[in-house]
Amino acid sequence: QFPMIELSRRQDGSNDISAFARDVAEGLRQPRKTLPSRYFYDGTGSRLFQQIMELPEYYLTRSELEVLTQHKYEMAQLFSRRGFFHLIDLGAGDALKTRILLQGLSGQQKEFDYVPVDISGDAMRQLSDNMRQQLPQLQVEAVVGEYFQALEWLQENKPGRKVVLFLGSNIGNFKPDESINFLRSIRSYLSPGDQLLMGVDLRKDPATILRAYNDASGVTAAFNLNLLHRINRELDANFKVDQFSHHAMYNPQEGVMRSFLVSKAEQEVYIQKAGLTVHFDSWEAIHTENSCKYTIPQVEEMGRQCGFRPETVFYDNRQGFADVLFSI
Ligand code: AVJ
Repeated sequence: QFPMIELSRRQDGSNDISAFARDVAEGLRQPRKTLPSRYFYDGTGSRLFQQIMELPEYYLTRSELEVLTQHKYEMAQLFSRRGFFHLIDLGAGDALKTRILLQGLSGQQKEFDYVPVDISGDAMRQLSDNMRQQLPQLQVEAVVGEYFQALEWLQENKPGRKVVLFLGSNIGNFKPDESINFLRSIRSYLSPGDQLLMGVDLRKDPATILRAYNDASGVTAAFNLNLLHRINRELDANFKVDQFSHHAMYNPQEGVMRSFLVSKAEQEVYIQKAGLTVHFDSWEAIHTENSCKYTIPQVEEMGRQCGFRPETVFYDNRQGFADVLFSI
């Protein structure tokens, strides 16, 4: 059995329901209602995201798989220039992408251990099981928690060189100031010699981007709406989920894809554990997600501002997605 560290469980076993309630209440009290996208990933949400990654419209995962497949040996070389390291996978999920890198690294007999980090305990349990079967010789220690919690834990418990993976364009979920804070915070837990490999979705035909977040089969809509089901279940709320619809729009000047849940009617929702009754006008929307699309100079500048030196940019064949390697 691989060890698994669960950071998000509170000592009193409350499992952060109160944090969820607080964040939901804060977001829904705003004049422009919002909900944090990190709460998408309960059991159902994680399964729906797996389905999204297989959609013909959702090019991101396939593009990044291409990047990693084509450059895994070069990456493995660059990671291991200075010997042993901890490979820290922030938002590992099912680690579909990381597996390719792991192949590249094991193929060259590199010395490292693997530390997947994710807020989904379900995902980390599954990943640990799968890894034990598929790569039994690999050292794995999964961490369940939020990124910052995990980084703090790592600093205390995993001394030594670190290579941090932040794949899948997960950085795109942050607002610009949040991504800077996030990268600075990552940087503060790292030291000279450490590296960061960050996946970014690049600017491209707006129609292609829009389709990826508004797929024909409605999986992305279900993924977005699942957030309301989760609030109903975990916070004892009474959202009529069929009274909301998924809306996605892309702003090509900002490079930001935004997702919303739109109230189809005037209605009131009671969220017991948040101590809150929310009123919706008809067609009032909740902003649920940002997915930023970047230019390479923008990504390099963002890294520099946070104390990272851009080292190599790895592209897919269409140059629609990149994994950017930074060092310190
Ligand atoms: C996992 C954050 C990269 O923004 O593309 C997919 C999540 N949302 N479809 C993204 C998502 C809607 C995804 N990330």
